[in-house]
Amino acid sequence: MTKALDGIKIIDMTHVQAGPACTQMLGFFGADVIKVELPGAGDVTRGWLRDIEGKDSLYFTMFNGNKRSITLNTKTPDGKEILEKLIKSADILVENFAPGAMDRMGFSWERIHNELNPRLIMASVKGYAEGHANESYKVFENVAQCSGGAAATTGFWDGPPLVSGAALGDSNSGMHLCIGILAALQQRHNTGKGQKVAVAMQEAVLNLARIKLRDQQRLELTGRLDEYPHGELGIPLGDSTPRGGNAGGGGQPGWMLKCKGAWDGSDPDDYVYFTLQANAWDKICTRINKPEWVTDPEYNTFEARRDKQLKIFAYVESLLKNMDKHEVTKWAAEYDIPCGPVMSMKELAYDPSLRKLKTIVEVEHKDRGGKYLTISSPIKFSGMDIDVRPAPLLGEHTDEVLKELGYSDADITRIRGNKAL
Ligand code: CAO
Repeated sequence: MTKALDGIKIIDMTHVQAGPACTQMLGFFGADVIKVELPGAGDVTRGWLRDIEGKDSLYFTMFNGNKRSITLNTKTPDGKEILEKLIKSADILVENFAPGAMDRMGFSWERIHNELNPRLIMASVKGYAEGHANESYKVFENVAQCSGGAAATTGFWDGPPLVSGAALGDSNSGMHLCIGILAALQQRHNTGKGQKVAVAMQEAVLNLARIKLRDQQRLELTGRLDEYPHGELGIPLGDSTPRGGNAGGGGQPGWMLKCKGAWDGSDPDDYVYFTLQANAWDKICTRINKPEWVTDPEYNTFEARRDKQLKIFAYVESLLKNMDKHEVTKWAAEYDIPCGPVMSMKELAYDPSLRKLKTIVEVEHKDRGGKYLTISSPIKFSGMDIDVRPAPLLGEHTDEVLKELGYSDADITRIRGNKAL
């Protein structure tokens, strides 16, 4: 079966997570992704939090599947010549170095576009956008969660800002970049020209915090945020979107409710998220044995429930002492109530459905001595199968790629002697 990006060649000058997540996804879609790494070192994550002494870490292997790896010192004359040849032969270059690093290397967008390959799409992730007051700053994941508004709006009102366990700064920026690259590829069909695609981590986070910017405006316009528990608890809202604990973010109130294991202390993840969807109110009342609330004007509208949501959730929670989260989910689903279990990482790792769907996959690695778990594409296609291939060893494909560029064995030996590989 063919792949969407068959024949598309990508120079992958990415490291850590934001860039690698993007190029791995493009690799899942069939692109030939050639990861360019510093000789002797490679992507710094190869050595981060190793689980096996001396072997590539899970950080590296889980973000660099479906790629080839070459070592190349792009600051040496040979390295520069090889990178030029790669650029002339490629469709896309992706990088997430610190601001200005590509320019300092001698490969500015202007030079690439005007001198080397006008069809090439150059895609970058930076912490802040070009033109932003902080454009020159380096940024890691949690810094972006702070700069993009996620941290200030996550956590409880009486605690500090919190970062998420999901990589809103890194992988999310990589996914935004992936969308931009695919749009630029399509535009190139029409114009024949490449373009620069840029994603700022701050903006990728902000894009996911859109609802919180909505709340900022509602707060300024009305002074109220009815789905937050502040009113019920008598806590002042302040002048900026507050941390809402587990309050529902969209338009439907919701809360995290303890199930059996959390009640008796046997399972810290035995919780469900339970939603008071307005148009499911009648069914909710039936399910929770409060049929009188269907018609009670103290309860039967969103406005009436506004000052007693936490009390309603506490009541529902009291019904869940003898059911685990999966039983509660089924119990709620029988009445079409949006409710779901808090899945632990252990459960997700072994989840039969995710294994069957090939979302969680085991990949054989030639140097780690066995298989590792990774996540395949969460996007499924009717006309393309996604095969996850293991991450490459450092420089595993250097000779192969150089030969494709026309270098002979003798050339490669000479260039290796010059410490460019
Ligand atoms: N050959 C020669 N030099 C190479 C090379 C190669 N193959 N690969 C990297 N280098 C050089 C770079 O050119 C750069 O050199 P200069 O500083 O002299 O220009 C240097 O290695 C290190 O690059 P860096 O500054 O990007 O790396 P860092 O570890 O200091 O910073 C990070 C890491 C992530 C903070 C920074 O790259 C950054 O802010 N990137 C943009 C935002 C981003 O993507 N952050 C998220 C990463 S995932 O959490």
